[in-house]
Amino acid sequence: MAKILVINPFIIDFKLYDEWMHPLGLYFFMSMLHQNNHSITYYNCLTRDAETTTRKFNTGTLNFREIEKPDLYIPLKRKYKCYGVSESAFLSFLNSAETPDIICLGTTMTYWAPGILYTANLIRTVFPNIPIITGGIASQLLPGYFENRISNCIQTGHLEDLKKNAFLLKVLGPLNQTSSFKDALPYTSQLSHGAMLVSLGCPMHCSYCASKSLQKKYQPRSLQDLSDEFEYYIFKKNVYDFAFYDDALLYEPETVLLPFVKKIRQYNKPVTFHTPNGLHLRYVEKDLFTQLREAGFRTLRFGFESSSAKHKNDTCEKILKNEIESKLKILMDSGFSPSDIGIYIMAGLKGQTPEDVLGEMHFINSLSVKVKPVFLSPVPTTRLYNEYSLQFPEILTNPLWHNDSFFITQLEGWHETAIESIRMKAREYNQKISNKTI
Ligand code: B12
Ligand code: SF4
Repeated sequence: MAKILVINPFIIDFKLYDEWMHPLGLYFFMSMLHQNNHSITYYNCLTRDAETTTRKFNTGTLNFREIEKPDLYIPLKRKYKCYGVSESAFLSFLNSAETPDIICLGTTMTYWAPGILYTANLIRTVFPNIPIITGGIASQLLPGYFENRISNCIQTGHLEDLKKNAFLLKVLGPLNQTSSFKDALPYTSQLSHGAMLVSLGCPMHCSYCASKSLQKKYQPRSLQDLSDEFEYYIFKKNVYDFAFYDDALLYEPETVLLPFVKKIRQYNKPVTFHTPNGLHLRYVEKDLFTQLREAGFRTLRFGFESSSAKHKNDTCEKILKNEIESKLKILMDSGFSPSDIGIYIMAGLKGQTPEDVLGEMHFINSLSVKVKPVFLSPVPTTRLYNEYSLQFPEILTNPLWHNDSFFITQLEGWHETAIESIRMKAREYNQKISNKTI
C-alpha cells in the first residue's frame, strides 16, 4: 500500500467561476487508487469558503488574488488572477501532511499550466524530493511540458499510462482499472454540486476539438455506475444540483440517459441538472426533452458555433440554420423557457470576422433564447490548431497562447473594442431574455 497525496491545483487565468466545476478525471484516478487499496489524502486548492458568493443552482465565485501578468499578456487590459485558497492555507496543509510516497496533480486546460507549475513550486518548498505525477487533459495534450519544468516529475495522461512507467508500477503495483468514480467522493469535503457522466468521447470530429484524441471512441458508461454515483451524491453528500460533463450526452439516449432519467424520478428528490458543455440540437426530440424536463433538467446549453458555409467542416454542421427554430419550439413545448436555453457561438474560426459573429448572435437573439459567444482556444492535436500553428508557431511551444481570452486578440480584425462589443451585445441580448421570462 502506497501513501498518495492527490491535489487539485490552483488555476491561473483571467476569469473563472464555479459553474459546477469538478476535477472529474481526478475522481476516477482516486477511485482507482482506493479500489487498489492505496492510502489517499486529497486536497482541493479550489475549495470554496464562506467568503465566496453562492449563485443560482449552487454555482458561485471562487477566491482569487491578482497576480503579475507574464509579458505576453501585458497588452491585455484584464486582471490576471490566481484562483483558490490562500497560499498560506495550502502551505499549512502541506506542512501538516504525512510524507507521501508520491504526489499526484490533475491537469485540465493547457493554458492553466502556470497554475500547475505554481502548485508544484509550493509543494517543492515542503517536499523537495517526493516524485510528482501529473495526469489528465493538459498532461496528455502537452507531452513533456511538466516533466521538463518540475523536478522529479513523471508526466502521464490516461490512467492506463501508469502501468507503462517502471517506477509507478513498482510503487502502485499492477492497478486494476475502475469504471466508476464513486469511491473518490468520500475524500471530498462538502460539495455544492456534483458532476455526472453518461459517456466518454464523441462520434463527431470538429476541427477545434480534442475529444477524439483524448478518447479514441465514444463509449457509454453503465447505468449501474451512474446510479451508484448519483445515490452517493444525494444520500451521503446531500448534493442536489448536477452538471453533465459529456461530450455527446444526447447521442443514443435510449442506451443510458433515458433509463437513468426514469430511475432518478423514482427517488423523488428536488434535483436539478445542467449541461454547461454544449449539447447537440439535432438530437432534440419532444419525448426525450419532456422526460428530461420532468426529471429536473434546467440549464441547457447547445453548440451551434456558426451557420456560415465556410465553417461547416469545422463544426460538423451540428445543425442547419433553418432547423433551429423548430428545435427550439420543441424545447418550449417540452416545458423549457427561453432563459433556460443558451446557444454557443464560436468566435475565432479561420477567416471569421467580428461582424460575422455579431450577425450569428443577432440571429440567435431573434429566436428569443440566450446567446453565448465563446472565444476559440487552439487545442493541441486538433485540425484547427495545426492550421493556426503555421501562422502562429508560438502555439506549438507556449500553452499561454491557447488561452481563449488571449488568442482571439491575435487574430486579424479582432482588436479589443471588437471583442468587448461582442461581450456587451451578448449581455444586452441575454438581459432582455431574462426580463421577458420574469
Ligand atoms: C466538461 C468540460 C468543460 C466544463 C467543465 C470543466 C471543468 N473541469 O470544470 C465546462 C463547460 C465549464 C468547460 C468549459 C470550457 N472548456 Co471544456 N471541456 C470539458 C470536457 C468536455 C470534458 C472534461 C472532463 O471532465 N472529462 C471527463 C474526465 C473523466 O476525463 P479526463 O479529465 O480526461 O480524465 C481522464 C484521464 O485524463 C485521467 N486523469 C485525469 N486526471 C488525472 C490525474 C492523474 C494523476 C492521472 C494519472 C490520470 C488522470 O483519468 C480520467 C479517466 O480516464 C473536455 C473535452 C474532453 N472530452 O475531455 C473539454 C475541454 C477540456 N474544454 C476545452 C475548452 C476549450 C473549454 C473552454 C475554453 C471553451 C470556451 N472556448 O469557452 C471553456 C473554458 C472553461 C474555463 N473555466 O475557463 C478544451 C481544452 C482547451 C485547452 N486548451 O486545454 C477541451 C479539451 C475541449 C476541446 N475543445 O477540445 N469545459
Ligand atoms: S465539438 Fe462537440 S460535437 Fe464536435 S467533436 Fe467536440 S464534443 Fe464532438
